[in-house]
Amino acid sequence: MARTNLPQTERAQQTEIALHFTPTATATVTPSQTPTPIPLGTPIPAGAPNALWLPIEQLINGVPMVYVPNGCFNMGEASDAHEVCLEAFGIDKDEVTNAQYQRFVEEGSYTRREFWTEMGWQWRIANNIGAPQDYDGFSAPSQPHVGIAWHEAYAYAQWCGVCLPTEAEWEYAARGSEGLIYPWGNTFDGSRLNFCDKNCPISWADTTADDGYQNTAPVGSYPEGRSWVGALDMSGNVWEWTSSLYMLYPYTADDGREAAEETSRRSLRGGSLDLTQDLTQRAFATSMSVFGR
Ligand SMILES: [Ca+2]
Ligand SMILES: [Ca+2]
Repeated sequence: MARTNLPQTERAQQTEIALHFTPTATATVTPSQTPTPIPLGTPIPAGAPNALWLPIEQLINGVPMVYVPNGCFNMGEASDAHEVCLEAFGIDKDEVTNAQYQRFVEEGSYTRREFWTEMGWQWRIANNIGAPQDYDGFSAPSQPHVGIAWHEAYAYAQWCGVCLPTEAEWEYAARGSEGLIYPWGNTFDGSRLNFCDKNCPISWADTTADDGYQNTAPVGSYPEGRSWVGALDMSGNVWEWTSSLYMLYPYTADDGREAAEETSRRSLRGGSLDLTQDLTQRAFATSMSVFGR
């Protein structure tokens, strides 16, 4: 099956997972690069240059995660823009790979009730789902896992001992206090992400760019596309699930949009390999049914 011909809504991705740290001196992540221009724990104001922060990376349960410092940013665009302030948290450096997801599968997690929401568990039983879907050309160990419903993403995060990032957390990790258009800056560069380039067999392909991939690129293939915190592939490659219901702005974490037991559509972020450059910018958002894979 030629996966790039499928509608984007059929390729839901579960990827970045947020781990909430407490932003105190006892935070589990410690700086690996010193000195940092802005000390750990100092709130970063909206509009401050992203370069004030030097990325901090640490293996958590064998998975590289990056630290996202507490601070504020202007979420959304134009008339939708509004300031959101967040506590520090951690986020996966990479999209979740097939190899990582396979560990979740092999440990019998599809039949372990404790990882699933009640609605997710009922969905799994009703549809006799005991494993993820696999697709030719998308199943190498280092490629990101595709075709994951939100309920599966939620269960995977629970198995990891973390949670999905909120929509606000994801956008802040991608754009920073500076509010960049792309994770790396404000100018498009087709060599810093996997999008619909010359390898993409779709009518809107940008034939002037060559990112090297028709299907998914192995995670971390574009180190020059990293965001200010060091997270990779936040623009392009695969869509990434967030915890948030797809609701109008302003983003307000306590207005019900973070409720887990809700079947409404959830927000996906970052665009994917079959989109144009316009749709990979500003932490581009779309939504999808929690049951869609
Ligand atoms: Ca591509
Ligand atoms: Ca991505």
